[in-house]
Amino acid sequence: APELMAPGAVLLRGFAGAVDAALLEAVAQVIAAAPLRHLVTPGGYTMTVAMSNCGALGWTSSRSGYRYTSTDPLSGQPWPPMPGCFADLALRAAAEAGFNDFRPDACLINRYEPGARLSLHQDRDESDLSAPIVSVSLGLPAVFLFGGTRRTDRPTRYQLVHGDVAVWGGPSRLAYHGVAPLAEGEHPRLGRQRINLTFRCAA
Ligand code: MD5
Ligand code: FE
Repeated sequence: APELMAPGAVLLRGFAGAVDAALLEAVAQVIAAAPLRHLVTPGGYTMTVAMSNCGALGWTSSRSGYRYTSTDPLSGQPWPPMPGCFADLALRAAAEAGFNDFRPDACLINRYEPGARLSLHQDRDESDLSAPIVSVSLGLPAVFLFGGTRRTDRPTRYQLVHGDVAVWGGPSRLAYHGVAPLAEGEHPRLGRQRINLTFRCAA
C-alpha cells in the first residue's frame, strides 16, 4: 500500500522489485554508451555520487552551473534513449501516487559506492515543477533525508532498499532532501553499490 511521507510524497515499497532484472540490464546498456562520471559543482567540489542520464535531456553540473543538456558533454552525442522499461515503471508509479500521464523526458542515473553521499538540496532546474519526480532505489540500502520546504527544517530519515520507489510531487516537489553517506555492504545483485533512477519532466 502507498505510504504517505508528507503531502505529495508517496513511498511505494518494493514497487520495482518485480522488474529489477530488466531495469538493471537497461542501466548497463545506458552506462555503456554514456559512462558514469563524477561531476564538479559550481563551487568546485567533485561529487561523490557518479552520474549519467538517458532520455531527451540529461542533468549535468560543471564550474559554470547546473543545467539540462540534450547531448552528453563527454561524447557530444545525444544521451541514450529512455529504455521502455524505465518509462513504463515511472508512468505506473506516478499513477499509483495519483499523478496521471507522467511522461518524463529525463532520467538521471546516480551511482553510490560506500561513503558516497548527496548533501541537502532542492531539485529546481526543471521548467515544469507541477510534474512530480519519481525515484527508484536499486542495490545497497540508503538513508534518505527528507527535509521540509526550508533548509533549516530538521530532516526525517527513511531507509530506502532495493526495489523501493518514491514519488515526490505537490508540496513536496521543492522539499530539501539528501542521502546520508552510504554504508559498506554487499548486495546480491549489485555488489558494493546503490543505483538510483530519478525521472523528471525537465523541458
Ligand atoms: C537519490 N536523488 O536517492 C535521490 C533521489 C537527485 C536526488 O536527490 O537530485 O538526484 S530523488 C529524491 C527527491 C527528488 C525531489 C524531491 C524530493 C526528493 N523530496 O521532496 O524529498 O539519489
Ligand atoms: Fe534531488
